[in-house]
Amino acid sequence: MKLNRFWGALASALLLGALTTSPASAQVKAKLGTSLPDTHPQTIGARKFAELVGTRTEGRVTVTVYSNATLGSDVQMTSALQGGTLDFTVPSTATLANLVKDFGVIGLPFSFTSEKQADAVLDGPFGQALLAKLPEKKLIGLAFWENGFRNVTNSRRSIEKVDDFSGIKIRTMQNNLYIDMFNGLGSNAVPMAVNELFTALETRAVDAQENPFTVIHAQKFFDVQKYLSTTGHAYDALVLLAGKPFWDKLSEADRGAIEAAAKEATLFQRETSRRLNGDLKAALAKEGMQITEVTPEQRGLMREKLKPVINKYAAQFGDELVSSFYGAIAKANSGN
Ligand code: EAX
Repeated sequence: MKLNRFWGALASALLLGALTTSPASAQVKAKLGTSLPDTHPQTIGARKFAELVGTRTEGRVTVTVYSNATLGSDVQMTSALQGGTLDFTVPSTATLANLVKDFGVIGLPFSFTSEKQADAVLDGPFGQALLAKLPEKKLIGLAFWENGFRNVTNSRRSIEKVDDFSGIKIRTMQNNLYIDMFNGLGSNAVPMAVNELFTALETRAVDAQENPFTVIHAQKFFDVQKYLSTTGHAYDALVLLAGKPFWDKLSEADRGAIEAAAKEATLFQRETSRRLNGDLKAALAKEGMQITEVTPEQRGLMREKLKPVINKYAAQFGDELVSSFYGAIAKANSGN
């Protein structure tokens, strides 16, 4: 009898122990959605982040990645984060600008000249002030990742100079500045989600699109687009987002671990994006694309033609934001 009571007490002590320690080791299962295939640095970075969250939270938070828009487009996934039905996603600053318009400033054409410069602007006070605008929209901005410099492809003709844009029907991201940019160059812009784009190009609903080499390659646009021009008309950053409804449920320790994982994954993601953007131009030529190198002089003329669009959006963004944006670029150039 005595012995039974001893075992009983031990069992209750163990049970109590298990109950009191369980909140700290509670399992959080999170979902991360991306719009691009597994071979694109957006998803490669997402998988690295998921792995790092697992290690840094010692298994308390498990992130499962759903790639290739299986959970919807960037716009749909971002709104799912706000509603708490999805936990992480990585949209372009251009689509995020529909919620916080200041993010659109990154897309002002021909602003950035190198990736290193973009890092300095985005990781410095300018980029961090942008991320600080997200919580009021029920989003947490963890880091800027890279999509890269965007280039135009089409199925009609080689685009070398500004007049060649005339009459080309081009898909753009769902962003007003990009729409006006391509209308301003003389083409007809049709906004749509990236996951609808291959079919639109294949059926010739549109003639053209613009994206970094990594997207052109991952989405196999070379199967439906003959001409590629190195316009480099805008630099595109991605933003690693967490939903605030999800974030608010996490412990301090888990938030800190996730922030550290985001920081580490960012270095890896940018490095991967740069390596692939460097390698994939040759791969696209090998797939049969005809590549036209756009000269600095022609880029200058494109920028000239876009002055009214740049001025219109500078007015919309406001002097303060635009001068701090160009100021941050100038500072990055001087290396300070
Ligand atoms: O979100 O929509 C696009 O063209 C973007 O480059 C891409 O999907 C990243």
